[in-house]
Amino acid sequence: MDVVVANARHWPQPNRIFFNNGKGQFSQIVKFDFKDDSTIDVEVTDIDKDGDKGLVLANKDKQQNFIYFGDKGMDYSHNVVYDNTSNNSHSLDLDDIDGNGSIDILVANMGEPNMVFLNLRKGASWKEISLRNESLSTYDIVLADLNNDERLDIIESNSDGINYFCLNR
Ligand SMILES: [Ca+2]
Ligand SMILES: [Ca+2]
Ligand SMILES: [Ca+2]
Ligand SMILES: [Ca+2]
Repeated sequence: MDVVVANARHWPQPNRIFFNNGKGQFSQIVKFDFKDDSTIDVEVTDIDKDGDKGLVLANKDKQQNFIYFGDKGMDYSHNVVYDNTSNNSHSLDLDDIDGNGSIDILVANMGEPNMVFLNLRKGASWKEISLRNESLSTYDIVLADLNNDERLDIIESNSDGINYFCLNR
């Protein structure tokens, strides 16, 4: 188990990956951002299905949200913007939301609608969909099939309103 740390508390700091040497010690440290990302959440997946795991970020401070693809040498310089909005993102989750075999992204925003980003061309282009026309402060968001109909549903935790779940029909 390795550890990915997102740093966005008071001032921009590099995001880091700590590699586990098997004895519970995390010795090797790799930085993976290049733009002062104010990262508040990160998830790991092979978004372009080339065998190498990449990192998907949620950034606050009205920043764009990035994917760092990664390669065999743990080089994260290849990246794309999947979310070009100036939303203050706070959390994300990953899964195949539309059931077409590609990994999609669900983003929780503070004070703006939460968004789904459908993965169109192996992570190179994205279709954005607003979840609802309602702007709550969502701190965490999770994809899960709540009612066991084999479609992913969405669970939101909101600080300023009701907590929601949305069934995918
Ligand atoms: Ca990959
Ligand atoms: Ca998350
Ligand atoms: Ca998909
Ligand atoms: Ca379901």
